[in-house]
Parts: sequence; C-alpha cells; structure tokens
Amino acid sequence: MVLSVTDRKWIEQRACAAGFDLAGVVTVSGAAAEHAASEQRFADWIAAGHAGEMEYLKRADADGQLVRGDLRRSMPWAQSVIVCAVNYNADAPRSIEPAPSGAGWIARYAWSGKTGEAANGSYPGSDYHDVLLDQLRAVEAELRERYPQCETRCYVDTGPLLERDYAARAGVGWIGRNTCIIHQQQGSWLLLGVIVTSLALEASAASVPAADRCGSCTRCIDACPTDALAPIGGTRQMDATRCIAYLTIEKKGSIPEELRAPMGRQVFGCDICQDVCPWNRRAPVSVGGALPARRELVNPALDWLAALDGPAFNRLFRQSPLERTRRKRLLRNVAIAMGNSGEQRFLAQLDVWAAGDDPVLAESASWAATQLRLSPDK
Ligand code: B12
Ligand code: SF4
Ligand code: SF4
Repeated sequence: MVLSVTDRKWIEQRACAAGFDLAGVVTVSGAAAEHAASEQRFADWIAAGHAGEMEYLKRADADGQLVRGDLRRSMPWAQSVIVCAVNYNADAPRSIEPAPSGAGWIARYAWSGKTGEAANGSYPGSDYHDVLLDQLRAVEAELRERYPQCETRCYVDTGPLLERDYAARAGVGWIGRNTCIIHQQQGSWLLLGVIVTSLALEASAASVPAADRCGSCTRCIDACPTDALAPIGGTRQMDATRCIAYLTIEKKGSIPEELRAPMGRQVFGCDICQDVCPWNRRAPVSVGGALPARRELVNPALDWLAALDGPAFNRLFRQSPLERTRRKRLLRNVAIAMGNSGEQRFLAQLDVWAAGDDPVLAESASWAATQLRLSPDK
C-alpha cells in the first residue's frame, strides 16, 4: 500500500484530532546518503563515549551494528514513520529567572499531573510516556481501520530509533544547536512520539524538512553551565556525560566533582539551553492539554524536597517522570543543590545526611556542607 499526499494529510489531521500539536510523515529510507549520514553521526557519538552509562543506546545486533542506527534492524518491514509532537509549555517562570532563595529546579517536562485533586490532597503525576502513547494508539487504531493489512508500532522514547532525526526529516522542526527539535511557532517545549508503519509513502508525499533557523545564534552553547553542547562541524550534538539532565536523571552513584558546582540548583533535568532560546520567547502555552503543570513543582523549595519521606515521595511522584530517579537519587541531587545555594540553614540537614549510611548521599552531602562552610554567609 503506497500513501499519497492526501493520505499523509489525513494522518496528520487524525494526529491533531488525537491531541497532538504537530505531526509529519517521513519514509524510513529517505535518500541513501542522508540515511548513511544519520547512522554515522550516531555511531560516532557512541564511539566518542558521549552516551555514558546509557547502555540501551549502545545495544548492537548479532553483526555488531548499533540497533538504533537503523530502525529496519529491528523492524525490517518498516517503510515510514509518523512523528507526532505535543507542546508541554506552561505559564510559569523559566529556570534562568530569579527564584525564591533555597529553591531547586525540576525540568518543565516533569511538572505534569493528572487534572483534579485526589482525595488525600495530593495531585497524582502523569508520565508523558503514558499520555502520548494513549494518543498514538488512538491514531494507530484509525490507521489500522483504514489500512487493515498494515503493521504498526508506537513508541515514546523507548523505540529503537532516533526520534529527533525523524522529526527533523518529517518537518516537525529543525535540530537546534541545543540539539532539540524547534518549531517556528511552537518553540522547543515539545515531546515526541512515533508510529512506525509498513505503509510506504509516495516520494512526492513525504513531509518537507523544516528550515534551520538558528542563524548565527549561539545562546544555548554559551549558557550551558557544563559545556555539554559540543557541535562538530555541521553536526549538532552534546556530550551527554556532561549534561545536567543526564547527571541528575540517568547517572547512578556519585556525580563527578567538577560538574557539581555548575549544576547549580537543578535537581531533576535541566531547561537552561531551552530557556535561553529566542524561539521559546513567544512559544504558546499549552492550555487544556493532557500534561497540565503542577504548580508545587515549579521552583520547589529544597528543604521541602529533602523532607519527603518514602510514602510522600511516592504519593507526589507516582507515575510521573520523577519516578525514574527514585527518592535516593533525587536526595543526592538536592544535597548538591543545597551546597550550591549559599544557604547556611541547609547545613543541619546536610550534616545529618553526611553521617547517614547511604554512601552516595553521605559523600554528596559532605561535599555540599564543605561548599557552604567555604562560602560567605548569606
Ligand atoms: C538519551 C536521551 C537523552 C540524553 C542524551 C540527549 C542527547 N542530546 O543525545 C539526556 C539524558 C542528556 C537527555 C536530555 C534531555 N532530553 Co532526552 N532523550 C534521549 C533519547 C531517549 C535518545 C536520544 C539519542 O538517541 N541521543 C543520541 C544522539 C546522537 O541522538 P540525537 O540527539 O537524536 O542526535 C541526532 C541529531 O542530533 C541528528 N543531527 C545532528 N545534526 C543534524 C542535522 C540534520 C540535518 C539532521 C536531519 C539530523 C541531525 O544526528 C544525531 C544522530 O542521528 C530521546 C528519545 C529518542 N528515542 O530519540 C529523548 C529526547 C531526545 N529527549 C527529550 C527531552 C525533552 C529531553 C530534555 C529536554 C529533558 C530535560 N529537560 O531535562 C533534555 C534536553 C537536553 C538537550 N539539550 O538535548 C525529547 C526531545 C524533544 C525535543 N523537542 O527535541 C526526546 C525526543 C524524548 C521525547 N520522546 O520527546 N535526553
Ligand atoms: S540541558 Fe542543561 S546541561 Fe544539558 S546541554 Fe542544555 S544547558 Fe547544558
Ligand atoms: S539558542 Fe540560538 S543556537 Fe541555540 S537552539 Fe535556540 S536559536 Fe539555535
């Protein structure tokens, strides 16, 4: 079955009806040279060690080829990819604006919660993976009804493919110097989901890639506190092992000492290179979307996070992206942010953690307490 422009437009329209803000369709193969370049960029990135401890990115097949380098390695039937995006911007401050003293920062994408207050007064979180997957499955169901013979798979994050690469080729946005997909009207506060399908696209029906609008701007590179953005020639890429999002969410054990002070007040993820991006200045706020922000997670007080015991952590972050770090890693990050805060009042908590029996938390807290003792009184 070969899809025409009319079919592609129908798919994009159904994606928007299912709650997505943007959608595009792209052939898996594309031009051979384009495909080889993408695979090479990814292989070089892995070979340079930029993936750190994210072993799932390095998975290779029996021939030693990177599984994520070409999605046809896991799905030989794949012909095209439907890329969908949801805007998760909220009417709330940016991480680079002045904040109450002693506040931490949780990345914007992790603020989401279910609407309506739970009986016990807490707002249950909602993970964007689940929300987007439900929306993708609604589109998938319509697709299968219209083309009963087609194969399909839906993925949010976890699929064996480079979502941003397909998003760029599907015209959803361009890859900025901060490595994020940016759309001229929507900005970069976008989460992506894909439907891989066996339906082929007529060559003339493929979406047109979005034009690169970074121009001569380098704000994101200049603002990154850990120098994680390291473009090589025309390839925009990052060394994830230096990125605060990696350090706070993915990195197990201790965080390298030289990167702790630059982490500032970020306790889960990092938004700095998107907060400084001029294309986000007028980015629309998602109103009535499926990922409403929970206000208590914007500029959260570090001592409030520190005081969350196991049940309170679970109540607040169940089914939310923060579940990934669990309480233990979040406390490690909170300790480092306390050390960077200049707030002497955090010393008491840090000294308790430093004497505790979790070696990673104890070492991080001890480092943080030393930072505070060395820093001038606030
Ligand atoms: C691993 C991962 C991370 C890692 C590494 C990030 C990275 N830049 O590689 C860490 C933990 C650091 C991370 C951080 C974040 N992530 Co993340 N992450 C992923 C994940 C699971 C895989 C990415 C990957 O394979 N990286 C390897 C590199 C080499 O691949 P890549 O970044 O896609 O790079 C390709 C392009 O740069 C392309 N390229 C470069 N130049 C050019 C030029 C052209 C013309 C073309 C076509 C392509 C191209 O080539 C590269 C290889 O093909 C994806 C989901 C997925 N399955 O794709 C989400 C994903 C990229 N993350 C996402 C988000 C939201 C975030 C954070 C904003 C979360 C936060 N606030 O803390 C930060 C953003 C940091 C940043 N500036 O990128 C979104 C991005 C949405 C968007 N608007 O771009 C994704 C797509 C998840 C989703 N489903 O929405 N993430
Ligand atoms: S998310 Fe933060 S640490 Fe990572 S590249 Fe952007 S500014 Fe740098
Ligand atoms: S800050 Fe500037 S260089 Fe970076 S992604 Fe935005 S427009 Fe591009």
